[in-house]
Amino acid sequence: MVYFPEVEKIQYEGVGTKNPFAFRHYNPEEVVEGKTMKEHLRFAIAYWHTMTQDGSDPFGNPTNERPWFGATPLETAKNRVEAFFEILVKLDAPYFCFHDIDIAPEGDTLEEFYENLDIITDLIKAKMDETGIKLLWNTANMFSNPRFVNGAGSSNNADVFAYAAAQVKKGLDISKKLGGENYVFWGGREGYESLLNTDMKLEQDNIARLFKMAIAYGEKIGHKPQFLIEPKPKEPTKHQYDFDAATTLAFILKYGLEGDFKLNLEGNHATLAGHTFEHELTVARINDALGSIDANQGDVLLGWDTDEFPTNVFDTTLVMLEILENGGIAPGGVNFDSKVRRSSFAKEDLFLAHIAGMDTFARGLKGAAAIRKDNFLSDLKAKRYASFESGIGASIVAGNEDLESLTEYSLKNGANIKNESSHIELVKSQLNDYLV
Ligand SMILES: [Mn+2]
Repeated sequence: MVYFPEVEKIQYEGVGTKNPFAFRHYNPEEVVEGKTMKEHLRFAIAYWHTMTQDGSDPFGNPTNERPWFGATPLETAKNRVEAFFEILVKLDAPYFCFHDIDIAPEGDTLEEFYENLDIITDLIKAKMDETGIKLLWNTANMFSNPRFVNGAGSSNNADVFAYAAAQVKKGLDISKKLGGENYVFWGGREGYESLLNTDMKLEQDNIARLFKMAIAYGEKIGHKPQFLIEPKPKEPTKHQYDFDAATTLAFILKYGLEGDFKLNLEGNHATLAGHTFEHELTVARINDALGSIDANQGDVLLGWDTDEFPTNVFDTTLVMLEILENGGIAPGGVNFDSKVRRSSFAKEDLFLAHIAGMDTFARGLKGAAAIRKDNFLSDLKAKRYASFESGIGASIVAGNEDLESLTEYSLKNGANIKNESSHIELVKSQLNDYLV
């Protein structure tokens, strides 16, 4: 069945087009810095927001037109595979991502869930073989079912920990079956409501135990995706352990996971943590931990996770600058963990929203490449830190100085130290010239 007969395969038509079902900036085959846009951006579409999100909110019922509901949950799940691959093909998206419960009904038992996952992943595999579309990452949803009320890896209940392990094992079996390039852990319930009843050390030790079991099982079955942890400071849990990139890096280093784990960073999670998206990418990049990104944006006037499609060119330019500085994002990608607004309920909005996001990231890529071509920010930074290139600065960096030698230097150099103006307003204005 064709779910979107009125939508043709989306083509690049350039900025002059009036066709809303066309790319105006994302030209998959256009070469930027020696690679095609398709290779740079590695776009992925998220199963959850695209196929299962219904437009309901805490105050209102579903609004979304989604014509794939069948007589049973399993029939709906099968229909969703058809519709999803129609969207992927028509958007020319090379990758997709999912949680286990997005694709198949949980049923009443773990055995039934496994059977449903086998049925649906057979269908997905056939579609992947037919289209060449690949799995960027999958993950286990260990936060929606009531059993995860007190967490999964961090639960106080050992039976819940065991059940989470069984979901992760199946997730890795599916990853192997579908050739998943990454495997994600997002701990929405891994945190605490109150410290009064929480053993933080045991909870964090246990999360690390679960991650080490995942590494060991991947080695056992001969499938080694890049493992990723996705930081988020809060929501649904009041305080989540993977608060931001720096906190999660400390966890990775404490438990010796740095060889196997990197970070999957999301725009809206960054802003909830009080950071910009590019801050989180910079922290990851300078620590060799930039794995993948969840491309979305929040609303500056709202304090929760709205997961909006990215439309802010300033943000995507700075994000793509970090990705280019990192030498690319592979084996990660740019996953649209983004949902249409409740008022944007037409089924065709799934295309229009992804086109908006893809064009916004393509603009960001072009702008970032232009900044690098002119050495705009690299020259500016080189000049700003020039004092560490020669003289006493070079000697500090080389490790040749200590507190006594620097005291001697400062006594001679004097207290009247000259600083340079940043001219930061000029820099910001010049940056605007690079926005595409
Ligand atoms: Mn989010």
